Amino acid sequence: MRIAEQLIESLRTADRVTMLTGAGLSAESGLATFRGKATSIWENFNPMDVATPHAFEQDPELVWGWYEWRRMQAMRAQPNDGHRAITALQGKLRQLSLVTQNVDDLHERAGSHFVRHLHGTLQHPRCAACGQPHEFPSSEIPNEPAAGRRIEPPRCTRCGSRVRPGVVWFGESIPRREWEAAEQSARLCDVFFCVGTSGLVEPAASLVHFAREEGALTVQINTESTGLEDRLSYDLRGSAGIILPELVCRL
Ligand code: BJW
Ligand code: ZN
Repeated sequence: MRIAEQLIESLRTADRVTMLTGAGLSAESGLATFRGKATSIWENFNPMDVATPHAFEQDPELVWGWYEWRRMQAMRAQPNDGHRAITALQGKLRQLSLVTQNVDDLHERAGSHFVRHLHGTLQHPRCAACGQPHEFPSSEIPNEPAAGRRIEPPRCTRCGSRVRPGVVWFGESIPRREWEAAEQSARLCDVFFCVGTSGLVEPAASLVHFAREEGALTVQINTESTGLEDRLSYDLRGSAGIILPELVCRL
């Protein structure tokens, strides 16, 4: 993949760069994407059965078991060259604001800081009634994942209600502080990157348009077309685990 020298020059002189990441970035760590492949999550599970508040009300054991399966997979996964390159970019660029839709913690484990998690995280569940955070044991060893296992959710130590996964389901709002910070970093940046995201899920998908409206350069890193191409300054077609390290080398 040939990265234009003009883009490298824009990155060298940029005061603020913002990067939105999605499931494609963690795909090279072995975590499934949501759409587009036979192995993708929504090809194998109906989101209405597992990823809505209604699903949790109807069948909390199914939903908790499913997220425990996902959490174990994420704990067993390791950050890849793409995650590590983003950490290196945070050191090289004047300012890189990192916004992710991913619910894993691979950015943090690769050493990135101030990661905005728009869709929450698997590691931080909370009480479904009072919002009290629930802590998983820090000594926990990830089990061999078992997809269909039903597990009774833990109970809140404050009010006794069920604990729910700390992710953002369909129909739920993005945490206000995360969204405000993400929107501001999109509107104020000089260069906006979309990395490994299909750009289908709102409101995250709007961030690139906010950036473009305010005059930022827009760059996509994706193995496939997303339909966004005619509104991009640069379309870098290929895997994030190869293109991001190349960017780091060129800077
Ligand atoms: C690679 C690669 C490699 C692979 N290198 N690339 C406006 C219009 C239409 C709909 C709506 C709207 N506003 C709200 C909605 C409804 C809904 C929505 O957007 N639906 C659309 C699907 C139509 N949005 C919501 O409900 C949101 N809430 C909201 O808006 O609240 C306001 C509200 C309140 C009340 C009523 C109504 C509205 C919340 C959305 C929450 C999404 N949650 C999920 C699940 C999280 C928990 C979990 O993990 O289980 O988040 S859905 C799922 O999609 C997950 C992801 O974060 C998200 C985005 O997916 P992502 O990351 O883009 O992955 P993929 O798989 O789609 O794409 C991967 C890409 O990588 C592909 O392009 C590959 O080519 C590429 N790739 N390998 C580079 N190696
Ligand atoms: Zn509670």
